[in-house]
Amino acid sequence: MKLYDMLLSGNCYKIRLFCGLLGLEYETVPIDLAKQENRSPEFLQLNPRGQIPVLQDGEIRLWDSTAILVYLARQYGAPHWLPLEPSALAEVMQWLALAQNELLYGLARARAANLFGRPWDIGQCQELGKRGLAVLEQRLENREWLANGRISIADVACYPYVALASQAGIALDEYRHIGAWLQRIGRQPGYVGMPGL
Ligand SMILES: N[C@@H](CCC(=O)N[C@@H](CS)C(=O)NCC(=O)O)C(=O)O
Repeated sequence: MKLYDMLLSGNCYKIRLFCGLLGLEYETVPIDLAKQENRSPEFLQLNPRGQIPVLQDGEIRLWDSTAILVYLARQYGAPHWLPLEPSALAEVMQWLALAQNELLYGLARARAANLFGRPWDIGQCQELGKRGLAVLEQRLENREWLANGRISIADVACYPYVALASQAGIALDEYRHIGAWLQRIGRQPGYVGMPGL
């Protein structure tokens, strides 16, 4: 398996983390966004959106971290990572949606503005990110995991940008239940970290 990757990308980290948890080996192809390698004609053949991560597994090529998590869960993981029973599947999807909305357009963009000077309004992004954090904090008040009482790709998808919130200029001190959940994920066999955690 080949992962088109950048070390500081939280979206790529979702895939590295999940591969660690599943014990999957892969080869890394580094893509330097600062050098606009993601805009080269060769890379746009892999992902017309010009974004990482991209995964190549044999003949299968996929872009978008959520799609890749779904693929890896069903192809290589135990059923609890993405159960197929309709309401259980939909419960996981709710949190994948939060990861791709409040967490991406809020936390990830505030971090990218802070660290890489991307042209997002930090205050607005932080505001949206905090709305996502409030939803997570409430959800985790009396639960260990986001969906179905088991660890799933919902947790993997939400983890990176929440764990990196300090780089988005948001302290997590007041989010006690989120703090416990982050630690729980950090104790999972096969867990891997990334710079900034
Ligand atoms: N929804 C996509 C977002 C991917 C994304 O935004 N990747 C960033 C790196 S973290 C990227 O490649 N940015 C380059 C660009 O958009 O030009 C996913 O989950 O994979």
